[in-house]
Amino acid sequence: MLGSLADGGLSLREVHRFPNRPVRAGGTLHWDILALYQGVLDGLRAAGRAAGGRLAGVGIDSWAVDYGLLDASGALLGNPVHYRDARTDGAAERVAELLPPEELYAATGLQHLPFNTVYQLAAAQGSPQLAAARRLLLIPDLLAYWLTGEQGTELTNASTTQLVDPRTRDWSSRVADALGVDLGLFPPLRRPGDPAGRLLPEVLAETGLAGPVPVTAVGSHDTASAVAGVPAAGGRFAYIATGTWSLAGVELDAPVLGEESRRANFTNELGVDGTVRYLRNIMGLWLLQECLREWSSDGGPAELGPLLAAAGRATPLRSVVDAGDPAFIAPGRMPERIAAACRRTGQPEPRDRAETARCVLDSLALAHRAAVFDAQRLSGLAVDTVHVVGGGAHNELLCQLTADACGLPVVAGPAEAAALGNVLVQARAAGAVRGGLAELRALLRGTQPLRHHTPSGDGAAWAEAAARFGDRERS
Ligand code: LRH
Repeated sequence: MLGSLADGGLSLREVHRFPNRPVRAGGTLHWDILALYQGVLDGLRAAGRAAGGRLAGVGIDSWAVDYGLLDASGALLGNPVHYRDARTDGAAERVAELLPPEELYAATGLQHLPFNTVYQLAAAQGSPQLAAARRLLLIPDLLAYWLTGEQGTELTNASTTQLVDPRTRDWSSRVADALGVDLGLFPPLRRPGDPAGRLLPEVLAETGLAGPVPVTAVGSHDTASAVAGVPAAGGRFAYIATGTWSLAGVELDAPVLGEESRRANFTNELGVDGTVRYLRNIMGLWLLQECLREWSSDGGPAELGPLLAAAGRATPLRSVVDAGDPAFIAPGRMPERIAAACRRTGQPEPRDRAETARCVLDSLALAHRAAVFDAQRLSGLAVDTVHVVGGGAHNELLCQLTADACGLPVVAGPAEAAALGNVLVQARAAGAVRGGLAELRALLRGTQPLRHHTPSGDGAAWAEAAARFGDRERS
């Protein structure tokens, strides 16, 4: 994505897109990290061409929790393992024996997700690869290392490892010691806006860019950049960053670490400018992506547009599933698993693709509702608007259902909030824009097209649906 700032304007242009295809090999699901790095190089070349050969800066954000291990020479020890791989099965139980979940939450404020980095490290414990490792680099930090030759650990993404104390915004040696994690594996912390090196001569040569090109640490966790890219006015808003995941919550100054928050499965990830992203991870459009993948493998391509139109005509709230259920994390056979969840909870199975898609969208809206209500209750912050950003902002049906379910106005867009949040933090570090998040967000409101959804429909129907799979009504 090429961002440009000129004369108070801000624009973003997609100059290159590449697929991210996980590879199962030797029984393990991996990221094809070299293909991704090649995609980054191709993207830089395309961005340079579009910008006349000169870039003022580069910033990298990606999904959270995953990492690559380096040996003493800086060489990568194997392909990073995908967080959806089954290696973490049973790891949480082993970690709980070393540190009770209540204590782990009180120290880190992180929602229990079976794939958090601490569980991946617990699963890797005793492996020759971990024994040989001298460095651990989170995915954006690994790409930045290859681009610059410099190593660092960006803080917003570090906060998803479950090894950071959100009060001190630093590593928790207590947690690391209890779990036998060597914090020496992590290079020093960087904060969004910190310098992260310059593109290496070999990278300049390969991409045709003119140096020097500084690399800036941004909110390298994509969700941190997406929340920075929420075009909110004032502080009374909830956000839902929708894509493969839906990350729904509020922005706070300080973490909420109580037992009630732990039981509600809320996370305190760190944000740009000292903020806390108090949110819940919801399965997101992954549920639909996986259905489409299944359908296109048995009978030609399944097209999203006509499917969503048919889903819009299907009976509302006929069946819903718990879109927060970790049982949906693993890939494969998604339509069947959704039907099974409907059966288990005494609801009719979807009869066709449109009904399956409707079930997914109603279920996501319902999970958005629960997260928006719970975030307010647990943080004490009352909100008057819900911002939907990320790829799901294009999905008008999902945005309208979310407005209906929450009983709140939804502002949809920008879909590329993560890229915009990334670019704005770089631009500020370079002195091209000034101010805090409020000023950056005002720039977004003034430049990005947004869509407004007014809540309609029947709040009681959503409350009834929430009760179907044992989700107690919490507002
Ligand atoms: C979204 C995301 C999310 C994480 C998940 C692993 O892309 O970063 O915030 O929980 O991926």
